[in-house]
Amino acid sequence: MTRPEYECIRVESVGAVTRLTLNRPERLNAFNVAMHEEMGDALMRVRADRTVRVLILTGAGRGFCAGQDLTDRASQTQGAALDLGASLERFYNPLVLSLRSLEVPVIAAVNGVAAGAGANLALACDMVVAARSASFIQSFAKLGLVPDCGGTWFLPRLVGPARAMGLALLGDKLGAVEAAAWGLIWRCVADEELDTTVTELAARLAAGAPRGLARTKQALHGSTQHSLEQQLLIEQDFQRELGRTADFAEGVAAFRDKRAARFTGT
Ligand code: T3D
Repeated sequence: MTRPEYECIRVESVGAVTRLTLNRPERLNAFNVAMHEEMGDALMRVRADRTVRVLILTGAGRGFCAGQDLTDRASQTQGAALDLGASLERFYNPLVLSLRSLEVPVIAAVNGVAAGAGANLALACDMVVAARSASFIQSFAKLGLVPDCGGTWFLPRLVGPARAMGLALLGDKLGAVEAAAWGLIWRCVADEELDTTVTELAARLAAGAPRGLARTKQALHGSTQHSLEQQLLIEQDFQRELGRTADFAEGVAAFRDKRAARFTGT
């Protein structure tokens, strides 16, 4: 994949794994317009690149992402009234939907504090692995705002309504250990193990059957809107489709031959 030069993010690929790093460490990787535009472009390229099998999202420096860059807002509130709805409509909502609708598994490697939209961006990923020193903060309450970037949708689904309400109304810091214990994230690991853990996880996912993983994501993400009857029909349709793939035949052959499967995405 040929890539443009980005200023606010870094994109690197090793084999089938692409790593996208939010790269404004002096502001704990807070979002400005340029970062949004670069993310939009990078995610579009990831989506179009059939060689990418896993995406990792992480942050440069000591933070994961501190949400919206508030220095931009501080200067803007001096003038005309701000339309934050327009900011969500133009940037954050497309970002969440773009990330969420990628076919490949997306891992958030949360290396440090994830605050505001930064916390919810992590939750929009398929699997979240956090360093022990990382934390998650729904900072919105401290600004008189509502959790955005999907926060009001992800939180109750991940941790239940009582904990979602507490996190959202108080805006307190939730450490990674507790976040894992609450089921907000997949795993919390020692800081020095984050890279290795995420690299190994990405390698495992990259070796998986791409179409099966894509349909699994789709089925799970959509399940909250469906009845059991509807969901059973979706599983039936997806299984019918996947049962006809070369990857299913390969999976069965690998089981028979007692070897690792070599999935091709066909
Ligand atoms: O506006 C819209 O478009 C609507 C959408 C809104 C989405 C949102 O995300 S709203 C929520 C915005 N984010 C926050 O409210 C978080 C603000 N930051 C913090 O509360 C703290 O920085 C943290 C708890 C995240 C980390 O605290 P700490 O003590 O570890 O670090 P620090 O010293 O506060 O921050 C380090 C530097 O990053 C510092 O710069 P300095 O003083 O060294 O030059 C700080 O100002 C900067 N920084 C941190 N967060 C932001 C930021 N700069 C701009 N915007 C930030 N969000």
